[in-house]
This record gives sequence, C-alpha cells and structure tokens, in this order.
Amino acid sequence: MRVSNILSLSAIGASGVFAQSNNVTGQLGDATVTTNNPVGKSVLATLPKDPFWNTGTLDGNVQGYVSAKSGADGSGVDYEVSFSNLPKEGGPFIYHIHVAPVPTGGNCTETLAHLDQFIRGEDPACDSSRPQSCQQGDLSGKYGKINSSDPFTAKFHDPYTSLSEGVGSYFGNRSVVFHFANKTRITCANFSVVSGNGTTTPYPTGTGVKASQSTAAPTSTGIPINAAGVLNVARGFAVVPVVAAFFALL
Ligand SMILES: [Cu+2]
Repeated sequence: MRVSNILSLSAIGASGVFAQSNNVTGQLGDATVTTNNPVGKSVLATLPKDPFWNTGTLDGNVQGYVSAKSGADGSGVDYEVSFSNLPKEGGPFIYHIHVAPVPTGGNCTETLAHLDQFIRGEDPACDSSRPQSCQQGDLSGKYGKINSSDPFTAKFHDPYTSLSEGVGSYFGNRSVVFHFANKTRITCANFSVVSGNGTTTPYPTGTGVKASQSTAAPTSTGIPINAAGVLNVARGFAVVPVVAAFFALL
C-alpha cells in the first residue's frame, strides 16, 4: 500500500497540475482551510518533566503546553500555547506539529518531520504574511517565534490544521516539538483528545479497541474504517505527510 501511494504521489507531482512556480507554496498548492472540525473538541499536549536534549543551558525541562480546540463553526483550530523555564540561550525558540507521535521513551527524533500535507518543505522559511503557503505544522513560523519573554504565551487561530479525525491535517494523534533556533530538538509531547470528540466515535490512540467501538476500529494506518467513501480520499492525503517526511527529515 505504501509503495502504491508513493507512486501515485509521484504521478501527481510529475503531472505538474498543482505546481505553482511563482509563489512559494507546496507541491500540492497552498494549504486549504479545514472545515467540519467537531464543535467542542479539544486536544492538549503537555511537555514532559525531563528534556530530550540538555546542553547545560536548561535547568530541568521547558515547561508548558499547546492546547487547541475546534474553531467557531468548525472552521480551523484555535490554539493556546504557554512555555516557561526557557533555555538561557539558543533562541529564538521554535515549535511545530510533527507528523508522528513521540514513542515510549520520549525520543523526539522519531516524531519525524513537520505536518506538511501539501509538501511545501523547509526552505525558504515560512512567510508569516502568507500562512497558507507555510507548512501546516510550522506554528512558530506562522504565528511567532519564542523570544526572550518567559513565560511565553500566545493565542492564535490556524485555519489549516484540523481536529477532524481521519483527514491528513488532523493532529490529535500527532506531536509538538520544541526546538532551539538551530532546530535541535529540546523536548516533545503527544497531543491527546481531552474533550468533545464531536460526532466521531472515539478510538484509542494507544492500545486496544473496545468491542463497543467496532464501528470505528482502527486500520493499520490508524484510521477508522467507517465512512469508507470519505476515507478513501482521506487516506490518500493522510499518507502525504509520511511521504514528505522522507524528503524533509530534520
Ligand atoms: Cu519541529
């Protein structure tokens, strides 16, 4: 399945149908506004006690969280971020949504690359005046790096990420990574759903599936198998960030 998806993706890229040469944007175009985010749904990623990487400029770990909830009328996502106990040097710090969750053991490298469904890549840097042209996961690129203020807090609305399970822009099963300015990964945390899964039948992101949730049993890709028509499309998009990771590891 993976091979066939890579091949189909290559075909899209080669066709040039979505390619735009004048503006910086993804191979599949600019990011699109997400809709149908379940009203009342929220997710939270809280940084762990211990850092993944400590160069000696840290006293314990950076503390904080990224919380997010569905935007008004289900359009986009409203974020609230808070970080404190920042490293004494090495800023401005950056943070992103990465495609893969943090594995047991906390290895931030295994979160792979940024959420980048439209295959935009890292360079040139995100232009915050055109957030739709940036990697979807590049939250600090779009909404501000973390300078000297400690604690750092911010609230912003991002139209291009989703809390609707089963689409590629969904990040409730992904992670956030906090970096030094030089991109070294300091710490990372998984998002998890904390409330209001809307009309979507919840399924665990960790182990096991309850028998009562059989209508939404995970497939091997972790996507519920109900609503097959929608998911045939969604599955194609969902694999894009994974493929992109091969090109944009950092
Ligand atoms: Cu990152």
